[in-house]
Amino acid sequence: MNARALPLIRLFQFPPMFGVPNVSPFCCKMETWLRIAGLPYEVVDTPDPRKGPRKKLPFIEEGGVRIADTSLIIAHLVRTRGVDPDAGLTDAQRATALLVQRTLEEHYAFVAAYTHLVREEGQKHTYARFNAIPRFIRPFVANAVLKQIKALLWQQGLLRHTDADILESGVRDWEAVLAVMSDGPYFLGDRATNIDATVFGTLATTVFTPIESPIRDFLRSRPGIMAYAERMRAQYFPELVPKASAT
Ligand SMILES: N[C@@H](CCC(=O)N[C@@H](CS)C(=O)NCC(=O)O)C(=O)O
Repeated sequence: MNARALPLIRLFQFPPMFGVPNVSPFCCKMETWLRIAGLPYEVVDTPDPRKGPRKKLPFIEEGGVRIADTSLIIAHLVRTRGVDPDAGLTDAQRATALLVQRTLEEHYAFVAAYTHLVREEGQKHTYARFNAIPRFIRPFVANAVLKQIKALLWQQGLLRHTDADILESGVRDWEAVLAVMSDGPYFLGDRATNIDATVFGTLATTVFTPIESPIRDFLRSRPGIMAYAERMRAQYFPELVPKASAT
């Protein structure tokens, strides 16, 4: 297929904050994947997930058609754009990638929602930077988001645990992920694959934002994973590397 004939991919995601590609692990995953795949795209900032076909961010629009959910978007783009970062992986590597993805997206993402949007340390930083929302309605929006996240995390179950137990469970997620990570330079070896988008997307919002937590401390105390995070940022988002540490 002639790539030039294909419509431009428009990526709808939360507006940037904190100097990371996106504070949402899923939005950051999607943009990282597009860069790993080398596909041209255009970002559309939107603070409102309700605009998406699944009422979540990110989603993409291609020739007027909107597609939601990062895994489904990736599967669609692999099918239609002739790129597949996972080509050549063994069955065992694919299984490892899926287990890591499930750990980070189906458990740790809820822990991150808790640390970033529910804990006081997270509220202090995150709600103050809702810059896309007019200042005078920002406290109301922040309150509504807090209420919604608390309801979601209560239903999901996480919020029924103590703060210490939630944080401990997040550290355990990362201990497991680090235990199966290759020596690099990428998660599964010498080529960037789909799982790098998930891992970097989740990692960036934890280690490169000012929101302190024992999980962030744990990761920052591990030179291997910090070197990985910095390497991924330098390669795929060089414009976001702080000047003092630019190589
Ligand atoms: N499985 C989805 C998850 C996306 C997701 O949970 N997005 C969150 C932001 S990190 C969202 O839009 N939440 C808004 C809501 O639930 O109302 C994906 O991979 O895209």
